[in-house]
Amino acid sequence: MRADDGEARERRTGESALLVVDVQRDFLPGGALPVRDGDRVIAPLNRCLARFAHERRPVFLTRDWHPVDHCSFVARGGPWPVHCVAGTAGAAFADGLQLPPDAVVVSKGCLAEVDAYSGFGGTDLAQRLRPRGIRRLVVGGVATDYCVLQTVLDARRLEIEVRVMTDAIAAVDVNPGDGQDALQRMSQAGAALVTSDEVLSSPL
Ligand code: VGL
Ligand code: ZN
Repeated sequence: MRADDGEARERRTGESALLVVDVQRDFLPGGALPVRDGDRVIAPLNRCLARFAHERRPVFLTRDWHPVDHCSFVARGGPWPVHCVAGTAGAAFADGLQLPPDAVVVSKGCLAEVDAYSGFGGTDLAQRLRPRGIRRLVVGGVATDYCVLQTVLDARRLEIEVRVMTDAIAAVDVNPGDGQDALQRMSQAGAALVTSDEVLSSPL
């Protein structure tokens, strides 16, 4: 690999990548579908973003990216208020998130008739990980009980090693305990529940 060609250095292939799930304005306090304490994910994720950048590990970001008439919206008989409409301010990544310029953005929920909580649902995320040899994901974001949960379960089905950072996620908790149940389901599926400090103090 060229060490210094005056260009941004290429991200290394193999092993770990960081996967930041749906850290968008609409899911944070003040947004259209706010996750309580959603803001708490920003600081630990920024520390991880810096570490992954420093080690030139790849960073993937999923985003909810809905058409205005998406089937998950109340007006269409779905469970959610209008949120994360593609191209709107609410669909933008959270202001405080310090994103590397070469982060790979994966949009999901883009089709009006299909909802997809998982970052692997109807996207090319799996195909983007494979050629880079990525077999381990460090995961944070929102919401613990929806998109984080389903993304992690799909990653485990793909036999990807997963570390979920419990201080870098936040739950919707439509029913009290949903976030806790999600943690248990992810753990049962073989995901390691860790803190961001544990990730930061261990080899990627
Ligand atoms: C999500 C509800 C609706 C999520 C997305 O990102 O967890 N939750 N759409
Ligand atoms: Zn959505």
